[in-house]
Amino acid sequence: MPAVPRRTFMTTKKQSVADIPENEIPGKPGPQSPSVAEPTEPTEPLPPKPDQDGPDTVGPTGQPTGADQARVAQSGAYLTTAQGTRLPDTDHSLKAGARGPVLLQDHHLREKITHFDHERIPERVVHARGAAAHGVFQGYGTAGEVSKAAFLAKDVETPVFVRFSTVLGSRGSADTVRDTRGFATKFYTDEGVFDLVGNNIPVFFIQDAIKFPDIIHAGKPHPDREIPQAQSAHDTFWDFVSLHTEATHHTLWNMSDRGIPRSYRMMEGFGVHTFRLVNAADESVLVKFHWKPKLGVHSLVWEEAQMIAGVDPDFHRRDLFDAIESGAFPQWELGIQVFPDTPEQTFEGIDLLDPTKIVPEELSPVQPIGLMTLNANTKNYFAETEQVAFHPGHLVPGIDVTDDPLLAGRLFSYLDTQISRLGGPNFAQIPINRPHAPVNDMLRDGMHQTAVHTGVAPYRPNSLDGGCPFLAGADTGAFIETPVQVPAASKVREAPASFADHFSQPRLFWLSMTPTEREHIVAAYTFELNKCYEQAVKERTLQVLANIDPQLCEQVAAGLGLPAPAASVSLVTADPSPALSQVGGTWPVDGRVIGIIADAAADLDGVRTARQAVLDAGMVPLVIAPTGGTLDSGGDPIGIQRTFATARSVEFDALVLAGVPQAGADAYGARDAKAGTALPPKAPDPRVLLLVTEAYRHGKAIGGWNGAERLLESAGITTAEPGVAVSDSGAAVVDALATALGEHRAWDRFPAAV
Ligand code: HDE
Repeated sequence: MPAVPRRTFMTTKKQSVADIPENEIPGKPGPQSPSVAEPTEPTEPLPPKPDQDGPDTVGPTGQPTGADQARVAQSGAYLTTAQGTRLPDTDHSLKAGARGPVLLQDHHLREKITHFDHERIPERVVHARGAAAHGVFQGYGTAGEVSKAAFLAKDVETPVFVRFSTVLGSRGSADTVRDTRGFATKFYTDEGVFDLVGNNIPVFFIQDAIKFPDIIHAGKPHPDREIPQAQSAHDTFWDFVSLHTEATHHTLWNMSDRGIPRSYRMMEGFGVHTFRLVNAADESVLVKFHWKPKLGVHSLVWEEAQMIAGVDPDFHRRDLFDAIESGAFPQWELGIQVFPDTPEQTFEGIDLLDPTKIVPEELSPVQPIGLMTLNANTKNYFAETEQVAFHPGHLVPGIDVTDDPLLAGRLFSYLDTQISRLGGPNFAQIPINRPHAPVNDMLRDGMHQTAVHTGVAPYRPNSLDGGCPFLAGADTGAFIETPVQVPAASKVREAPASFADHFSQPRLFWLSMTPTEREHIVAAYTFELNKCYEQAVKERTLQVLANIDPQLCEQVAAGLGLPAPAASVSLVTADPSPALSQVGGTWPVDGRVIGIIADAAADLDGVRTARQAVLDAGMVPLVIAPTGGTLDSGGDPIGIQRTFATARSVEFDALVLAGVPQAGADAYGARDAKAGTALPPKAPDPRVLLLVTEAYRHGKAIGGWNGAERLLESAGITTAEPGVAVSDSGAAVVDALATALGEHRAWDRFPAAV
């Protein structure tokens, strides 16, 4: 039997989605092959068929990926039963005559339907919606002084699998909702699996794991009618967080731009808890883990996020997949803040065991220890993204936990949840979860056992299996718990006194924001609280805000039409931490999406040059025209990826006008909605006006040539404004826009009505 050839979506490296007609972009419906007839016989070579083996072990540039080679789920060309018996038909049930009753003896029908009935597994109780990718982690070797973990060494490259997620929504919910994002990384190290199960926000709602069901019950949809989906904008959430004020810091981050990231590729990640690192001399330090994205930390604006939830609910998932597929591999630097491991476990007065607190980077800089590159997409969502099982208790020698009471509960929860979610205790045998280190445990049997264990003595001590498996020691790579002193104490249900400070760090965060970021925070609280019905909930939340800052409280109160209360605690004025702000600095523009708007009357040579300039800058050009197909008056035809009817401004980071498309330029041309008549010739197409107006409102870079200023003026935009570039060639415009995009948005354009 000839081997089934692998099917690849892209044949050239660094090919961008912009090179592919819209109906052939991965995930888009449409013909994938010129032949419309279904092949019926295996021929030499076989027709391309989506393979379902594991992901590539070697990426497009020849680099190794985190994939496990031994994963082949399908072989042979013929359809078979699950037992490997070839089948002649899978379209008709076995019947007594063509019009007769279906026969119970139809084993293929029963196998097919029964398997289908059981295709779904319980979605994760939190973080149900996610997207994931494979990659590699390269240690810099700089952490060797503080940790003996071998994967942090300089000459070691470790495969990784990363799953990003939202927290509250169901598996099918939208990506761009206001929420915390999960950032969970599985390192397949030679010493066992290490999972860093973090978030994009460095603090948490609660200080003790026993409160986790409470915060999640409050955030999930109301139990009576199960709404709203994937939202915190409802009474039960605000009821809980206004009463449980240790949630204030995390809630403030959620209401900031951090709650609506532009892309998974542009998010920071945080381990949240303080961990303990141990070096070869058994000396320990306390650390906080940080992932710093090479593309910078960037967000959507709220109106954009809401629109995308309808226009492209898979926005973040698509963005990650497309970027990796086109060779724009996202990268993060792993860094640590290092603190002495003292009995107090505090740093500059900050309690390191309190997961509602950060240590400002200005007090303890983040020291880079390695680089992660995501370089291969998943091949099967269920097998990999859905079945991956993270657990903060998956540790390797050199990395240990602390007594953070939130972490302690997590160390119980994740193992427990996998057992119900993945159907038993053998989930570590699922390919995506398999350690790359040798496994020799004494765990046996159980649901979904796929290993064929040998030997007779899965117990210790034994003599019948020659004493195997043997115990390792410190010199043979054993994980040995750090012998930390436990203070003599009575059993109590209490928190340390320092955990009672719920407002000083929210205030620090607020004071570290720029005016635009503060305005976004005010708008977010105002939006969410206006969605609540209970007056008491709104009033109580205003009291919480008063304890952060009077200006924040007054502005939100004004939006709610309520009086602003005075603070009930004394406000601490901390030094702002500039590292907390997302505004300022310039960043690479890799993978940014540029919409080039043109019609047949546009400067098409200029479009070709502009398109190439976008590609040369590592960005993605998408041509937007009146209808699908190509623009081809003279020269090479220009592929069209979006039409005026399908494009929405929120899909693009910047817009370029190659002229002024006029109303009525296509068969479905814009019409005067009231009169039903075509708009007068020469009027700019209103759909293009809408694209430009929205992009402008969202602070996006806009530019054009070939008379584009006329359309901008019709949209009320003058060419002198920040982030607006009008020039005499497409390439010059792209150049100016790329510079503007380096700052992410035209910040000077805010405050705006979003
Ligand atoms: Fe989780 N969390 N969590 N969490 N968490 C889960 O495990 C839990 C917490 C985080 O992509 C669950 O496999 C408790 C903090 C991520 O598969 C569950 C507590 C942080 C993911 C669970 C917390 C996280 C989860 C649900 C309070 C950031 C997604 C499915 C003590 C540091 C991982 C699963 C993935 C998933 C429990 C708090 C991050 C139920 C009890 C703090 C990124 O076990």
